[in-house]
Formats: sequence, structure tokens, C-alpha cells
Amino acid sequence: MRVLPEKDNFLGIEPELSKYETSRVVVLPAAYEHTTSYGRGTKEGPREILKASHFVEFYDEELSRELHRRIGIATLSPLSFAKQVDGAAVDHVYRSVAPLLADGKFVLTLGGEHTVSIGSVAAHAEQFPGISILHLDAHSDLRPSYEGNAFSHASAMARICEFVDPRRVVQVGVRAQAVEEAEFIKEHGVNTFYAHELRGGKYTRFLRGWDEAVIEKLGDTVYITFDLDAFDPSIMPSTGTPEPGGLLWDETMRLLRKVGTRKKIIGADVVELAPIPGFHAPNLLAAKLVYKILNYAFPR
Ligand SMILES: [Mn+2]
Repeated sequence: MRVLPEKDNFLGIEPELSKYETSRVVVLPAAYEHTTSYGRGTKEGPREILKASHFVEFYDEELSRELHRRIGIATLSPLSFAKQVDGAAVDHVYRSVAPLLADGKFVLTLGGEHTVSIGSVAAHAEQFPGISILHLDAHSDLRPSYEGNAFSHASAMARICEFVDPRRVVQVGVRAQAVEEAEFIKEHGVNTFYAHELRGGKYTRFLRGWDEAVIEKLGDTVYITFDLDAFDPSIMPSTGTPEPGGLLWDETMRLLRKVGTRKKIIGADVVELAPIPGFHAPNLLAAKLVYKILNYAFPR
């Protein structure tokens, strides 16, 4: 398995702590871009996340430890899609992730378009039957197809719902969708937490916050698919399809922390960063999010 060296890998980790064989975590860059609808550039996402990660501290002050020293984090050479698009690209991700899971690795895929999540979730769903999907996104991505393409980023969750029971899909932060998507959600029992409902007090009966309502819908093992446009554009402007009214950092960390301590996080992806040249803060946010997810996935 080819891994990136210290100067290019996630966090800039020395060779002894970033070898494939001895690392529990594998970061897989998947810079796939084919169906972007508005702003372009998500192809540059993984590279910029890796670059920014060198400015993320190894030490996590919440968990009082340097995670990479405990479990090792290897970063694989980026997947090359060449001319593989749509179903072939999804299959390429699937075939890349499956053997890593068979080796017992925790895999975190970096996109790229949300399309890459289909392949990663497929591999995880096979290895861990009965998983729940925690899907953070401004969009529900449940269009049967978009602009004639069933493998569009706007259809990622529609494809996933073909092999994961839609009632085990929990979406958080949704605030832009088509009428067919709203109908699909009602008809198939997808658990969608709309952004306006989180803000509007729909979940105030959960005294400890709306995140408790989210936790209640998740099963014991959870895969996290994180489209960065779930965040408010004020803190995450670097996405192809920014939408106002999104999640903020602290409430998102509180949710992920609870998921990590009360459920078992078995895999994740962070997708759709479309870096704005010269604007570093969003790239660093994305890199820090990746490290936080890893920290929460290994709570002890
Ligand atoms: Mn989205």
C-alpha cells in the first residue's frame, strides 16, 4: 500500500507513526470532480485539506492526547480516477476502500464530490451490516438523478438509499431541496433534521439540545458522511453550493462528540471542499474537522 511521506501526509506525521501496516486509521484522498453544478474546484479539496492539516495541532485539548501517537494515521496516495466517471468512479472508490476494511483499518475518505461517498458507504455497509448513516449536508442529495446523471453529487444519498435502509439514514442541516426529495423522505422514512427546525425550537423537548434527537435516531454503529456545505457559509464559504442558515462549529462538535461517546463511529468521509485561492481559514476548518472526527471515533 503506497502511503504519502511526512511532508505530504495528513498532519505531517513522522514515518514511524504513519506506516500502513501499523496504523489503525487510513486517510484516503479521492479528488473526484465530474458533476459539480455551481462553483467548481472540489478536485483540489483533498490536497488543500492535507496541506492545511500541517497547521492543525497533534494535541487535542478536549481528549488530552495526541491521537496519532496512540493509533497511527497513514495517508494513502491519492486515488487516480483518470477517465473513470460516474458508476466506474464509485466502483473505484468501493474497490479501494473494501480491502482496507478487510485489513481492519478505520477509513476516512477525503473528497472530492459527494459521489465518492457512495463507494465508501457501500464498502462499509458490506463490512458492517446494519450501519446507520449520519449525513451532514445543506442538501438531502436524494434526487433520483440530476441533469441526467444518476451519479451526480446531488443524487449521492438516493444511490446510498438503494443499499442502506432509508430509515437508518439521518440527515442534519438540510435547507435546500427539490419537492421530489421532500416526498422521498416522507415516503421512505428518512430521518431529516432541517436547519430551520433545529433553529426554530422543534426539538426543545430534548432538554439537552437538538443533538439528542439526532442521537435517538441513530443505531449503534455509525458512518459519517460530511458535506462541508452543511456548515454556514460564514465559516465555510469554500463549497460549490453554499447555502445560508447552516451549522456552526461548536454545535457540530457537540453532536460529533456525543456520537463518538454514545455510538460506535466505524468510518467517515469529508467531501466537497472547493478551496478559494489564498483563503486559508476554510481549508484549516476542514482539516481540523477531519482530525476531530478521528478523535471522536476513538474516544478512549
Ligand atoms: Mn451539499
